[in-house]
Amino acid sequence: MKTLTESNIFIEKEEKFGAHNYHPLPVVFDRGEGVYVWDVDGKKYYDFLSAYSAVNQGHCHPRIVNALIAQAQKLTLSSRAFYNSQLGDYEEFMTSLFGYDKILPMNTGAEAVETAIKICRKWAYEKKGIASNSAEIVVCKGNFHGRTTTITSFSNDNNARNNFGPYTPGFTSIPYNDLDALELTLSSNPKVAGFLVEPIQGEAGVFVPSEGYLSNAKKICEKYNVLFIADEIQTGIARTGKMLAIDHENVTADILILGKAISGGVYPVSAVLANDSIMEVIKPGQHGSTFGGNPLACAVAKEALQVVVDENLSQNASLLGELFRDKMQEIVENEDILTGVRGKGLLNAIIINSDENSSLAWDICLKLKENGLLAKPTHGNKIRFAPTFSNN
Ligand code: IF1
Repeated sequence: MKTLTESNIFIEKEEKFGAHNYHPLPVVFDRGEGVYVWDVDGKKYYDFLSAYSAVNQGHCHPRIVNALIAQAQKLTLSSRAFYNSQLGDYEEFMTSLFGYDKILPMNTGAEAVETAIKICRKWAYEKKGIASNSAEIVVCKGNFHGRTTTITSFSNDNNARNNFGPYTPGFTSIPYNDLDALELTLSSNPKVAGFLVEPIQGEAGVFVPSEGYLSNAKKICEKYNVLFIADEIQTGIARTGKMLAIDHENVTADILILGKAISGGVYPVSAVLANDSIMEVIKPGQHGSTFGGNPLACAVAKEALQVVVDENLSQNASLLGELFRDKMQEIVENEDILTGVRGKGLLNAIIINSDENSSLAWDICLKLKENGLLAKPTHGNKIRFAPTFSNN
């Protein structure tokens, strides 16, 4: 007979009353602090997923939580029908931190990607001179940019895409890490307005492109007057050892998309940054969101990013990542169970010696959980390791 632990009660409720759109590992989070979480039965774990890199600063970072409390007691939402006393400061902070003229604040990652697509299309018609309704955006195979109908339309993951059609047109997919394919597509298709890319593909099992891919892709985009759009939602905010993953190659995106850890996982906050020549295509009434730029989000994100700077978290991620890969490499060399380790900073994956349909990676994650470490398989035979890296 199954023992009815606290955890089982919560798991059964989610099963019964929640849509089955996830297949979670059987652990029920109740409390978090730094790199640790505790389940409802009081067991302590290392969190090596960090809510898919949204809590880089560690769970419940006291400075970020205090910013949330202070602002929540003052003003939570103004809507953009009025100004609020947090947004301007936040916008000044963000544009100066990331080096852009303007920011457009949104809430979730997918919304920010949608925002970037809309800006890119409008720029195509109003600045580049592409004929109406014919702009194309180039994306990469194996991408993950979110769950909206349009984003799903250009995914090539059957699970994410099947039976959600009809699909949004206007996207061309090329292989990732393939500069020839990019050059060929851009040189042969004058309707291309943008190239949307993840600096490291997370969902594809932490696929790090060859050195020079991003900087050369940017050069190719410049050559054909195509906007280089970087989705740094998962790779940004010190995760890979620099504030942005494109910083490793000194690349500046024309449109930068941020989300997840810009709030330290405390509140949903996302953002799109661009210079005036691009952002000015958006005029009043043409895009927005009830919650985008709300004072609570602004106060939380400003503090969460200041923590990243003050605690030198990029350096932490860089050093700890090297240590992690060195130690894992020893296992790869000495044991049969692992065939590889890859990643950058603290965005890493190990490759299990099994095929993609095997349950071995899942079983290993269950065993890790029993031993107090939480991680999740991706693409069957890989396990992602992305712990938090704050000092809190
Ligand atoms: C889920 C993956 C991670 C993202 C990039 C946009 C978004 C995401 C590069 C959308 C979101 C998540 C969401 C999560 C699983 C996850 C994920 F495995 F699917 F690929 F992190 F690795 N661009 N990534 O990674 O952001 O709208 O979710 O805020 O449960 O779907 P969102």
